[in-house]
Amino acid sequence: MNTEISDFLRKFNQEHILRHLDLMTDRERIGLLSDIEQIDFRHLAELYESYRLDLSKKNRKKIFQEIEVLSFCRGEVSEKYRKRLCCLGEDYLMQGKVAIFLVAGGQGTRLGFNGPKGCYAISPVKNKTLFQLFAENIRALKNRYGKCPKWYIMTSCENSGETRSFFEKSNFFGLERDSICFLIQKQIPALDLNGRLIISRDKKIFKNPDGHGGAIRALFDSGALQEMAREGIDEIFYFQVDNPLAKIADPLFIGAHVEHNAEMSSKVVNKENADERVGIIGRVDGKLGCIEYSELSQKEAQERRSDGSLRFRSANIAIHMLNRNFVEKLNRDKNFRLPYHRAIKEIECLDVNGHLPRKIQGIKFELFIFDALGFAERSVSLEVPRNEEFSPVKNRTGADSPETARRAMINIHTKWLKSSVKLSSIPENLVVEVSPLYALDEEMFKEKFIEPPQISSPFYLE
Ligand code: UD2
Repeated sequence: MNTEISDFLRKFNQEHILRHLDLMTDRERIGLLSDIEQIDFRHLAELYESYRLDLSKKNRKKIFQEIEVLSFCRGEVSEKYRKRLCCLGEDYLMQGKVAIFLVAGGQGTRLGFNGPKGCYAISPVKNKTLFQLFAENIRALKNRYGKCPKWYIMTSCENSGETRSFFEKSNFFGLERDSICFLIQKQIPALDLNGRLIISRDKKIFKNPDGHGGAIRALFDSGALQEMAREGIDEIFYFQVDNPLAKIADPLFIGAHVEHNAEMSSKVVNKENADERVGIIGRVDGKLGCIEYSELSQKEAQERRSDGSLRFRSANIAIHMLNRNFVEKLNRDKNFRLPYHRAIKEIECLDVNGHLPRKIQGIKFELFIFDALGFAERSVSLEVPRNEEFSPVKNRTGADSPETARRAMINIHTKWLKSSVKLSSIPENLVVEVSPLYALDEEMFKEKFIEPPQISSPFYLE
């Protein structure tokens, strides 16, 4: 083995790699060495050091503060103002100034679904996939505002091929091929609990996608930001693949963000109860960000405001507006770095002696998009009704599962029906689905709906 590489690996406490290299075929060795060349060892050593330090000392308690939100849910803000913000957002959509950005790089492990989560069939009547629902939503925006917003989809190395071929097979769900752009986020090596790199089953360095926060760099590195600038796109609507209720490019949200000249904004919903396991948009040591539920003490989680509501109640639903210039500015700032978060997970690795795969505990590093909030000079947090905008598909059963998401979709569309027909015309336990191509919201539904002679289950409108 080249002594330069040996010395280098030894210096960074990675000499176990030498043993792996010795046992490999030439081809495997070339693959592994090219992997190694791309690793920033100094940075990984720093990440490991911070893990070790945190183990040895008790974490300092952070200071958390609640934030004020803009809310139209409680009737405190005038309808006139809401309409003005909506008009502003609609204006942006008509001028093609907004891009849609979906982060879909994660794996549906908790859901027990083998494949990109967006390919999961979720709609209650037609069993449409998450990707199809989003695509129909975007086509409906085009029909409504005359311009088709460009759709950027971030995938990871793990699911990029499958995601693209799913779109190709589905003929891009009726969207123009060039209105959709795929970009791939970076990966970062995981470490074992002794800070050593892990060799995966395919005899490469084990890496994982760098988290949804990797979006900030991916937007820049892929050329997406430059393309947006050329096309006159100023604002980016960011959302996650797991929420079928996401109101894509909601004009109210766009309007609120633009009106406040904000650099990054968030949608929040009211936390259901003190024990709900959701992140809270708030201040962490003075900086805007997301307070992880595990970091709030029991006392803090239960604290109440004078009106009886929870002090920390603004749950993060991972829907943001990002100003394009802001994302560009972060990328051009040499000192900009989002912090890496750590998770201890089971990882399959090759044993250095027998080369048999086995499972070990390892440290995965990830970046989170909400940490970029701390860099924004101005930000709006818009509170929206949970039952209309948030029902994520995360777990196989129970809370946040396909069952709860389908129920939420049925409830919304039943409510729309109730606004247009007599209650007695709606059968009990109606399974109803309204395609976004038919109506994007209740107002649009009311304008369009003509009552049929009979409504029977399942009931579908497109
Ligand atoms: C996230 C938030 C939580 C809350 C919740 C709302 C974190 C740590 N927590 O929880 O505060 O807002 O969502 O639903 O974010 N993704 C990528 N690349 C990656 C990893 C994830 O694109 O490397 C995507 C993934 O495809 C999904 C989204 O990011 O669309 C969320 O990922 P998650 O399932 O890991 O987040 P979760 O449910 O822990």
